[in-house]
Formats: sequence, structure tokens, C-alpha cells
Amino acid sequence: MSKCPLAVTGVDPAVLKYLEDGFKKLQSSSTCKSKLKKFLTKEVFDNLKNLKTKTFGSTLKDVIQSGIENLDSGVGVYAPDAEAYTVFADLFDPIIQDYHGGFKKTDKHPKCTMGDPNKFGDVDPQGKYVVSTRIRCGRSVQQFPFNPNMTQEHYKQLEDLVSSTLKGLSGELKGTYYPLTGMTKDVQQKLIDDHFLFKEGDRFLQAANACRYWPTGRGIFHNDNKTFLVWIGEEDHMRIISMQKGGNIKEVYARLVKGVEEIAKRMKFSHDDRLGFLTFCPTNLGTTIRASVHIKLPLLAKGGHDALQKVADKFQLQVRGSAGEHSEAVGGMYDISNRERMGLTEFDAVSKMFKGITELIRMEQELEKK
Ligand code: ADP
Ligand code: DAR
Repeated sequence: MSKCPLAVTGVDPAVLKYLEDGFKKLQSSSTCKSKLKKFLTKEVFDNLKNLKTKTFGSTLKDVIQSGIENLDSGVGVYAPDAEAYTVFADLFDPIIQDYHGGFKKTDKHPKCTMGDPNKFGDVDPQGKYVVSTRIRCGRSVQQFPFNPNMTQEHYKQLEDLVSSTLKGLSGELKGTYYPLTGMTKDVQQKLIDDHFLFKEGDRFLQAANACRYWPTGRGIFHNDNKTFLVWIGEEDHMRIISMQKGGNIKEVYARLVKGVEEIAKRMKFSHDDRLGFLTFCPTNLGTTIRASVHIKLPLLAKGGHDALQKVADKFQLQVRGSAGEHSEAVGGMYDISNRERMGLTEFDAVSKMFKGITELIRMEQELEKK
């Protein structure tokens, strides 16, 4: 019996059978390299399989089902509610440490520190390499579970709460909410193709039970210029986004800071003293910041994605394709961003991207001279 005050027992026998079969499938796979496989040892599995979270009754199945159904997952786990990070800590903590550059279970994420956006500038003033800049963070609204345990009513309540709160924004942040329900496929696809709206059908999220009742409760808020946007009900309850053409990190970050601070005056977010802001996926915990550029570095990228990632590793940067995660680069344009989001401040996360991209551009220019 767990000593965790947020844990209760009494898991349904059908869930236990799924877990036993899933554990065998995971352990017998010779190709799976997920962090789930690496850290779900028999001891951890036996410690956790009979536990549920106290408030929403989330089980280990809710945590690992995506990684069981998708053996090619990189991580393979999601948190079905805020309590899961505590109840299933034996699995989450080593995964967090492995992904976030050694953030140990005894480490404490720093207080939210946005810092001064004016310390940044334009990472590519000549506009030769950087096509656009995007900085986003995720927020989970207190009192709601995360995707796997959200009912249709939860999605409707979340959408009503967030969209009505965003109506209070003014100035550059003022905008309109567009629900996916009723949005024409043409409008939706144009927003996705223009990198404003989240894609649909991610098999990892589907297997995590993150797409139920779709498109109920899902949508996008954005200002007229589409430089300040908020996603509702995709992977996280909210993704708050600032983006624009070019490499002016200062302007993009300043707008995000203003937007996050304005929204934080109006809503309460799930936050943990040790882990920082809580999100559906453990890769987004802490600052939840992903600061990215769409960038063309033809000489550094001559060897393709993997070659560019090898260079980017030096600066703890992650390389994604032109349409973001799980996509390929089109026309030599890559999405490069900070990889780690925990154990550092929001300002540090953006600073890592700013410094890393500055170095990559310098390296590209050195190659141009040869
Ligand atoms: P997230 O950033 O929310 O983790 P994705 O990697 O799927 O999710 O990216 C979401 C969308 O944001 C995709 O359409 C992606 O092309 C777009 N995107 C990411 N970085 C940039 C950028 N610097 N400029 C323009 N669009 C971007
Ligand atoms: N499919 C998950 C994705 C992990 C990180 N990306 C997120 N959260 N969008 C995996 O384990 O590969």
C-alpha cells in the first residue's frame, strides 16, 4: 500500500490485465527505446499498478497507454491529472531526470522568472536565415483533470471558462475565439498550414485518450495580426503563443510575457513547488517554454535532420521539421528550439535558444567563407 496521501487502491481487474499484458509487450520489444521502457522496471511496475489518484481515479494505464500502443515513442508517458506526478513519482521522476538534463527528484524548479525581454534583440537582423520566431508556454487550469479523465462536460466548461476570460484582453492582446466546432475544413487547414493552429490526429495523443469528444471544447483564440494566440483543449488545457515573422526574439518574448501575466491575473493554474507549472506531458513541465525559430541553415543541414541535430545538441537545442513535432523539413526549413524546460527560469530557457541560434548562424557563416 502506497504511503502517498494522494494515492488510493482498488484498480479495476480489466485495467490490471491491460497493464500486465502491456508490461510484457514493452519488455519483450527489441526495438522500443522509450523512456517508459527504460524506467518501468518490474519493481516500479509492481509498486504502481494497483494505485489510483485520489481526486480523479487516474491509473497507471492512463499514464502509460500511449507508450504501450506506440512502441516508437520517445518518452511514452503522460500525466492524466496533476496528482499523477506525485502518485506515480517512481516512474515520472527518473523520466523527468533523464529528459530535463539531470533534474533530480530532490531538485526544485526555480520560481517563475520571465526576466527582461529587452535583454534580447533580433537574432538575425539581416533576415538571411530566420523565417519566423515563436515562443509558447502551456498552462493547466486548476480544478480540471488532464485529457484522459476529462468528460465532454469538462471540455465544454474549460472552453467557456478560457474563452470568456480571454475576452477581457485588450490592446495588442485583444482578439477573438474561434471554436473548432463549426469551423470549415478549409479555414482549419489554412490555419494549420500557416502554423497557427494545432494539427489533428497525433497517434501518440490519440492513444493517450487525449482526443476524445473531438472537436468539442477545442479551439483557437488569436488577435487580428495572429501574433498572439491561445490554443484551448489540445495537448494542454492552454497553449499561450507569441509569434511573428523574422528573428526579433525581444518583441516575441515581450508579447508572450505580457499575455501570460494578463491571463494569470484572471485564472489559477496547476503548479507544483518542485516541478513548476504542471502539463499533460512531462517534457513540458517547469517553465513549459518552447522558444523556436523557423530557420534555414543549408550548409549546417547538408547532412539532413540528424546532422543538424548533432550540432544543435552542443547547445541543448531540439530540431523539429517545418510543421513542428513529428514532421519533416520542407525546403530546408527547420524548427529549432530549447530542449529543456525544467531546472532553469523562463528567461534562461529563451536565453539558451537565443545564444544557441546565434552560434548556429555564426557556424553557418564560417562555412560560407570556405
Ligand atoms: P508545440 O510547439 O506546441 O510543442 P509543435 O512542435 O507541433 O507544437 O508546433 C506547433 C505549430 O507551431 C506547428 O505548426 C509548427 O510549425 C509551428 N511553429 C513552431 N515553431 C515555429 C516558428 N518559429 N515559426 C512559425 N511557426 C512555428
Ligand atoms: N509522443 C510522445 C511525445 C513526447 C513529447 N512531445 C509532446 N509532448 N508533444 C513521445 O513519447 O514520443
